[in-house]
Amino acid sequence: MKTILVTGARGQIGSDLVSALRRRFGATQVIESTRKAVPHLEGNLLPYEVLDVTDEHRLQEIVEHYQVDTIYHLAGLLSAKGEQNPELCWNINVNGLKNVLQVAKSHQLRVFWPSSIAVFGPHTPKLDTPQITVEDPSTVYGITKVTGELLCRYYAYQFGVDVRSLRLPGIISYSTLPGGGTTDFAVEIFYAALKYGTYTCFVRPETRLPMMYMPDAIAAILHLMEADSALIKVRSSYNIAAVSFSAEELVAEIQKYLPEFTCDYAPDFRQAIADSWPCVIDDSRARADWGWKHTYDLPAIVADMLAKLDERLMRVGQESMVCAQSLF
Ligand code: VAH
Repeated sequence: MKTILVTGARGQIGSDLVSALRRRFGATQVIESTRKAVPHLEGNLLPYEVLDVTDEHRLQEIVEHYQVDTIYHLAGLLSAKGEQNPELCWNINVNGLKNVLQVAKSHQLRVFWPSSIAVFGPHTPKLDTPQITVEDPSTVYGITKVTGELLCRYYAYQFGVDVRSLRLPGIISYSTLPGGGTTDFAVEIFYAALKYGTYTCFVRPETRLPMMYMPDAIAAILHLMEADSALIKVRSSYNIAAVSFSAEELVAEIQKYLPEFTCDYAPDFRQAIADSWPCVIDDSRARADWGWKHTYDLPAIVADMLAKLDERLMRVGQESMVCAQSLF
């Protein structure tokens, strides 16, 4: 029976991944971990640990206590937050990964680690970005991802560690707020459209980026992790793609459901980050090696996001009403 540790378990991907893994392998077989204590998690019945991934000894303790055989290592800083704290970004993203690889080496663990299209930079081909090409990231986040990919490949080739990775695009989801990335606009816009009918976007309307709906991202991660090891021929990180669209194309799709919705644009420091990334990724290698294929295109993403987020906001609204009433 699998025993899985998820680091960064309360992040945008971690939250959905924990739910998917618990549905697949059993709730008690998945240990959530977060860097800062989450009080209500400590009281619940499901396995949860506080873990700073820069503490290798603590990581090893948890792996041995639960007899973990797989780590989904999601803990890390994203691009925008990373630019605001480069030292912390390097420490968590690189030293945290190195600790996971070291423990995976000594305990024969299988590892998933998310890289990002942020490994690419201003000199990378913008369209149909190849699996092997120029990687000259302009953010410390991107530098940590290039470094991380090289570490993954080194541990796989030198020590036989079964580490697998995907260069994830911007991820769109409704179960948690995004956590400090450049693609956060593609999530925030849905909350703003439903709650306020208007949004101020921090990138220009024509900014086109590779994106993916969370169900596709979770399916890709699980598919990659369950594929026969012999099929995984890229041990740095696989290009993976679903759909690319511009901010204004996203607005137009939302307006099909919310005709009154308006969006204005106030580019900030994240515009330069977005401009350094590719527009369309060639993921033919992932499709050939282990059968990747996406499901959601832009219309399907917008339809599902608006429906599910509206339902969630209503539920949260009702719960806060009940909570407020109980105070009086
Ligand atoms: C970020 N959401 O914006 C992440 C991701 C490709 C973008 O790496 O930093």
